[in-house]
Amino acid sequence: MEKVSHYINEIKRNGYARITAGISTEDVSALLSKVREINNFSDKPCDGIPMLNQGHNMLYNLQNKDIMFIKKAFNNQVVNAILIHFLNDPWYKAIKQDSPNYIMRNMIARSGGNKFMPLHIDSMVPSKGSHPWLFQVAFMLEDSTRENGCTIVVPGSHLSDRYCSQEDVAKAIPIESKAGDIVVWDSRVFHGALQNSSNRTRWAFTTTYSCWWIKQMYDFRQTLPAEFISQLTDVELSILGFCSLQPIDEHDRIDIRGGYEVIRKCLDYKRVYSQSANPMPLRPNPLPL
Ligand SMILES: O=C(O)CCC(=O)C(=O)O
Ligand SMILES: [Fe+2]
Repeated sequence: MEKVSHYINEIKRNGYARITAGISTEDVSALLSKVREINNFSDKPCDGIPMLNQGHNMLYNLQNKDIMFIKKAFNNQVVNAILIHFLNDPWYKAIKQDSPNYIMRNMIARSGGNKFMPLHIDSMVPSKGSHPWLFQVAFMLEDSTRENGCTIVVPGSHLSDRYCSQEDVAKAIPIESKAGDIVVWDSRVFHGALQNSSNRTRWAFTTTYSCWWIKQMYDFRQTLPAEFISQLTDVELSILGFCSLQPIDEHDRIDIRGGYEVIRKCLDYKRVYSQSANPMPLRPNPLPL
């Protein structure tokens, strides 16, 4: 494995990097069996699947399914160093700068499908600044080739300051990788995935991270299983966003950039709310339509 500075320079220049053998063989097989198990279990259907994901075999919201996903994703030293470099807010004072103040947005697994995944960006808006705000980290759980639908990327496009068009595919290159590799990309980079024209799966476990000030995909405060919370460290809970959640009101907290001491308070949401000096009832019922 190369030094962290090597991957940082690659990402600055190309918008992505591949870390060869970034995950142990044991972790790859544990994650892959869990992904397969979840895939075989028929869950409630997902609502509003985005156009990009239609026709692709995908699993969503994995941090709620098994604590192993959180533990394995958040404790890779090389990945953490890369994310601290790109996504830590240097003006965040309540957590030491050598620890994450970035947060997790989303955790999925994807095995692709028989359709090409169009070129896109996941950063919501393009920009060519030197402060990126969203990154994706894919743990490759199986070999990923042109035949089974590997990721494609347009090198350097993270600094193009525009949305991609499908004509940019002409400049895209495939990222073939082995099970155990990690592919990290700045979400501004133009990327997509080839169609899976083989009869093999191509599972990748992908976590999206962002700066602390970007909305997370789901409401982790209300949905993360309680038994997971008791097994997570302060650093893991902070990556889940529990140091920088919205305060309930001004009596709860003024500064949104909290340290580890606000984690328990954030989790005990109803108590904080009812102890507010100006308590407003939690809305008991959904709003009428
Ligand atoms: O699975 C891939 O190769 C790319 C998927 C992707 O673009 C994404 O998850 O945002
Ligand atoms: Fe994407």
